[in-house]
Amino acid sequence: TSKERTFIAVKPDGVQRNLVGEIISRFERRGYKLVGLKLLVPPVELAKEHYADLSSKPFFAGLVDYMTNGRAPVVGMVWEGPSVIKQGRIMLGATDPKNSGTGTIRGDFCLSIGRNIVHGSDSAESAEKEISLWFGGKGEVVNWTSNNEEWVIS
Ligand code: DAT
Ligand code: MG
Repeated sequence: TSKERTFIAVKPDGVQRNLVGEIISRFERRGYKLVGLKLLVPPVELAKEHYADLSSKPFFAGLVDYMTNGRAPVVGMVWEGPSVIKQGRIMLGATDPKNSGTGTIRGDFCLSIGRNIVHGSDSAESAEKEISLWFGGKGEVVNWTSNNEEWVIS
């Protein structure tokens, strides 16, 4: 549906490398609607819950430290629009940038799986979980009508 939502985050390396505007711009230009936005150093417990399905992996501790150590913050976003979960993943590119196509965010801006600059929900279930985890407070996700909508969605 056109009200589908996904959680997209610019990771600390993406913030440090000044790619926040570039990443927001790609979703804006595509026609998706920004309905949630925040800058934060995530608490360790939030990062652990966010990546809970990877908790047994050897890289888990390093992944949580990279996300939470405060050398740069994370920009968390909620984007809304048709097929935004699947299309967001396509716009990001493959998890490992050496397999990410040119034209994708990871394929254009990074080289290493451990510094792949951006996160996107991989399914309806993870989008729902991640949006409530990162934007659980009242009013943190904003319902609004874009005046462009009839020129973007039909
Ligand atoms: P994605 O971020 O594309 O959803 P994922 O959920 O499998 O990928 O993994 C989450 C993040 O964990 C990924 O963006 C980077 C890190 N990661 C995954 N596999 C890794 C590996 N083999 N070595 C180091 N970091 C890894
Ligand atoms: Mg994932």
